[in-house]
Amino acid sequence: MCANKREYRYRKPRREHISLPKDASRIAEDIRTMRIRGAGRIASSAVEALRIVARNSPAEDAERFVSQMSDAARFLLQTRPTAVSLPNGIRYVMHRVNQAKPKATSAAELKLVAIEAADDFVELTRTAVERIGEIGAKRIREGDVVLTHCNSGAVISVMTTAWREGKRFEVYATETRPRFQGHITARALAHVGIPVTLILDDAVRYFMQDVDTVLVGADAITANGALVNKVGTSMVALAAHEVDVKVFVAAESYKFSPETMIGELVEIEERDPSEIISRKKLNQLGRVVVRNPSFDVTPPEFIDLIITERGIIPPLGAMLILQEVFGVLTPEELREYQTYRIDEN
Ligand code: RUB
Repeated sequence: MCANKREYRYRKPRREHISLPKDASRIAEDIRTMRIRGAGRIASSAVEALRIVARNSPAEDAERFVSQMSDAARFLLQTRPTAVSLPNGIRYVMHRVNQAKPKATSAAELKLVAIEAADDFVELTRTAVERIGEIGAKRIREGDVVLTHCNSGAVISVMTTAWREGKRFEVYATETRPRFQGHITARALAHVGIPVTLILDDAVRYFMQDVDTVLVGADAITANGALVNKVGTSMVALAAHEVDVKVFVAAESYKFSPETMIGELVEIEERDPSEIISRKKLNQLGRVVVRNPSFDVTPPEFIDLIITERGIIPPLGAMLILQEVFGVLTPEELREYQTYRIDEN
């Protein structure tokens, strides 16, 4: 949720240039260019990059090691701004490194802490998606028609788990312009045998009367239970609300934004207009501005349930998850958290 209009305007993301091991910098580039995408994969891949940095660090003392890791963390955070799982994943590793630092006698000791924390986070992402599949599958009924938007690993996990349990249902998948992530969803579902119909984003309201449940993923959940997800999600939820269709969100606990507990907003990424229209065609149109926000905000009133690996909550229970996972942030923790955020001004 971003109140500042200026932030909605497309600007080329500022990039700090630091030298990273080749594999880590390839991951960063793949996230930036969306070869790696989806909030869950973005987070686990960024943490994987941090693990590569730790493994390859030539630092001989603890101070130097932490400074190299912090530089890499800041660099990775610049890759995509909206997925809160990214700073949460980075923080998961850096918090443990910073906690171990005062007692560490060598860089090697801290290296082990960083690698272990990264291993734990990557494993957490795997088990969380699996558990969401098991919990969410219970909410899919025999004969249901489920509509989804974009491509979410957590949503695919729910659907494939329900299908493997023997439930028979069908799915409408929106194509999801401009990047067509709906094709990835359709392919994944068809692959396991789930009947899937690909529809235009604009046809959501037309089909909504046939739908029993909407199920979408999340890039971020705010403290008041609002959902930040692929642009168009809020229109899907609005169309569902109109005809009383339930809206479920599948979101791992590391998609919840601790910063929103203290009033910060989730930045909405605005991507290059060329994803929507080529420069040549745009020039032919004359003086036209093109806007390409990648995400939007669905208010909690339009959401029935959030399925997390810790259980199912109503949107207003978001604060419970935040407090369980992050506690109440002390000023020191908050400073540490914000150390890895890029100053946009
Ligand atoms: C992807 C998107 C997905 C969420 C959840 O956007 O909005 O719904 O990230 O996905 P993009 P997951 O394609 O721009 O990254 O459940 O896999 O984390």
